[in-house]
Amino acid sequence: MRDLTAVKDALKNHQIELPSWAFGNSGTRFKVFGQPGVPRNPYEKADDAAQVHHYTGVAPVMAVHIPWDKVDDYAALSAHAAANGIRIGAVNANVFQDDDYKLGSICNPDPRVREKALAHLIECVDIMDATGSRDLKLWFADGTNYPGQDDIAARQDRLAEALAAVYARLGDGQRLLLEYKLFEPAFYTTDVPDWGTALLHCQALGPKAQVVVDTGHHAPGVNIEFIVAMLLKAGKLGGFDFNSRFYADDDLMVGAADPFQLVRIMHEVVKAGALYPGQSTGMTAASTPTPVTVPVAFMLDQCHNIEPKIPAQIRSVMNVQEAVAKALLVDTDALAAAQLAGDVLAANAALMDAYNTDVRPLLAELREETGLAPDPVAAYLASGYGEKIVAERVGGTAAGWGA
Ligand code: LRH
Ligand code: MN
Repeated sequence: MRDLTAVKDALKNHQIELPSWAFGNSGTRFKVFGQPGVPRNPYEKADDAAQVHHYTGVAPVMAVHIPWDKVDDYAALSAHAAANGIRIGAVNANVFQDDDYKLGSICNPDPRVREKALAHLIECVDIMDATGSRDLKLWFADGTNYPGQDDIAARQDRLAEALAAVYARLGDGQRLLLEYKLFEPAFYTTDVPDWGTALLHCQALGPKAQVVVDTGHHAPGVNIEFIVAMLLKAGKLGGFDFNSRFYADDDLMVGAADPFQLVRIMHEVVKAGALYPGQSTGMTAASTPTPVTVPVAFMLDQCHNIEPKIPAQIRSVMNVQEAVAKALLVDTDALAAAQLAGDVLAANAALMDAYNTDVRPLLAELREETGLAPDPVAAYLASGYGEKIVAERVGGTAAGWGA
């Protein structure tokens, strides 16, 4: 078993990125249930994200989504975030909510529409220059609903052309993260439907392009940790959009639906030394894989349609911490020995023992050692912040997806 000091050090170094849109109203096509106290602008979203970092200590970054987080002065937004102890992270482009994009954005048969979409992607890089963000995150709703609607290969050419133009605009220290999704809103083809398609485009683009694995974007039964292991080996795992689901892209709290899957995923990350730059795998020299040099962004991408949003984000961060702690507790030498010996049961037991370890006392102790309350949710609820924002945030328009 790995020594607990090393485990605690790794947990202290691991950071989680929060989605600004999780603090706004969200829902399904059936209903968006508004909640009192919801932010009315990106500044208030940053205030709420700072609360999550304040109580967990490991979430100092908030991703933004454009135009949902459009402001006149992005440097001022960054300064406001910094004043609250966090920073602006990934800039998410949005070319899926304009009437012009009915038949697609950068894959649209109409060059005028493709130019419009590309201009937005480039504008997002301009915003990254202002916020000091490293990551441009690209998810495209582009696809078709009926066979024959458009030419599958021609759409891929249009996609590659636009991605190359964005890639060329990236500055030093900037990169693009391409996110795939099996379906929805398109229901026949999606132009970036799976990890293979995303990987092919990123390999064609170059070292500044990596793949994002959104845990809700696969067909039922897909082995996501296998995909993670392959992308890590290819040096192309740029990040995660963590959430969980029972059926489709449910965007529920990470770890809520399948906590064991999250541990299996984090086991691949920890084993590869990709938890944070310079993470030691704690394995003996012989079995240490080539260290991963591409930083992985651990982002949450969730919608709290019915539950209170800030405590839900705090709970989600804790779920990731618990999965990481369990992955760090895997006896990697015993596991490697059993695997090489073909001892199936012993190998499986090495992973199950870590998974079945109650890591909550370890995490509570770590929080106290770092000056935090042992139970972040209880501490937040006792703070009165939730009641304060309900009282203060009267008037104005609650933030949402604007869909
Ligand atoms: C698409 C997605 C993408 C975001 C959006 C909020 O389903 O996962 O990452 O842009 O959700
Ligand atoms: Mn996502």
